[in-house]
Amino acid sequence: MIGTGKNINSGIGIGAIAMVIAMAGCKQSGGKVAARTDSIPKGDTIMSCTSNLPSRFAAAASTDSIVANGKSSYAGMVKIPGGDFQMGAADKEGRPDEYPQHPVHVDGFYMDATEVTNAQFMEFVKATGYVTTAERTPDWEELKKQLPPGTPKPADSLLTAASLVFTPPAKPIALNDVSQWWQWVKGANWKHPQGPASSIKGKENYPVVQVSWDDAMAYAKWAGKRLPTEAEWEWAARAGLTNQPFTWGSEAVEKGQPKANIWQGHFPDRNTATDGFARVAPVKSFAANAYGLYDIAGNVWEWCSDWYRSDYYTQAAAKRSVNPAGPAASYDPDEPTVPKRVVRGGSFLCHASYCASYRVSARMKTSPDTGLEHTGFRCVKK
Ligand SMILES: [Ca+2]
Repeated sequence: MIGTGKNINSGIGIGAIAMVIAMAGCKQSGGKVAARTDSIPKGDTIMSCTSNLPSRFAAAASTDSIVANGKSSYAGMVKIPGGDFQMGAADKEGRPDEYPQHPVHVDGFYMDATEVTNAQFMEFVKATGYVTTAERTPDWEELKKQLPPGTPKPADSLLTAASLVFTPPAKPIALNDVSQWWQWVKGANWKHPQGPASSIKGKENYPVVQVSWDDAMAYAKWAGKRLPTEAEWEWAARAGLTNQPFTWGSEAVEKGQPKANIWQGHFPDRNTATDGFARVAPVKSFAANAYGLYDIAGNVWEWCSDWYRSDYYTQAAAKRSVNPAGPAASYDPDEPTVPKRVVRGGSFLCHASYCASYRVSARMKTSPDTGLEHTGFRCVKK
């Protein structure tokens, strides 16, 4: 799936493949500047140029050749009971797309207790030979068929296998230019989350990152599982609590024992890492929620199966939804031409004074071909 977005429409150019240029498109098209959600101030002025953390212009991966491994089990999964709840923000801390709250029923299911780890993803790749989105070099001859006629070819340096790496600035900066802390790094992928010099050696129990939605879907198919719906994800994160803002309840995130791997200090230049981690943490580094789910808040964002629509809750509010699977198509007013899938839970970059996306109702969206250093997934099955 490619996304051309406003970057093309506004004449910024196909260089959208490079994040920096993509984000220039964001600023020019909207007049509102925003970063990845992790760094967006709360309130109704929030918009997301998540979109503008990039369309890769990479062809979508096909899962056609992926065959279920035939040994799917419930090992490492926890039982999530079925039930009814109010989906969406119960307080005034949500962003506009978290309202209105609306009644949802979800049948019971099993969910991975942790984010999918490097060891698990390695087993999948060894069994299938799967090549992730970030590892594939975009083929211009194929790509241009999907772009508006006359779209100029981007520089060869941009048509390369790459992914997005968090690169903090050395000093405080204005939070209006995400290119100051996200870098398009050639050779960054799940085996090298921060680029070729980095490695996952010794990090087998860390969550796999730099995986696109397509990659997550391929893994899930092989594992005999699937991605959670957004409703399943939120129901599981709420863990039987009613209208609480966090998976652990109501206590402020900075109080008491560290509750999740998030950002402490001053974003994005100084992470005091008082939770013990400046970047991704091994799974199970923090207490599980009441359903036995680890890192459902923070550490890495988690792909859901749903398309993202900013107004989906308004549509859904008319009646009780039973096992909703999301809208039929994506719509992100910040970048209408780019399809987006839902991601949930926030990451190690989430900061209490900004988007606080470790809240159970917080929603975010990312184009399905995008890999990021702070995005992974977990699976469910019946
Ligand atoms: Ca997580």
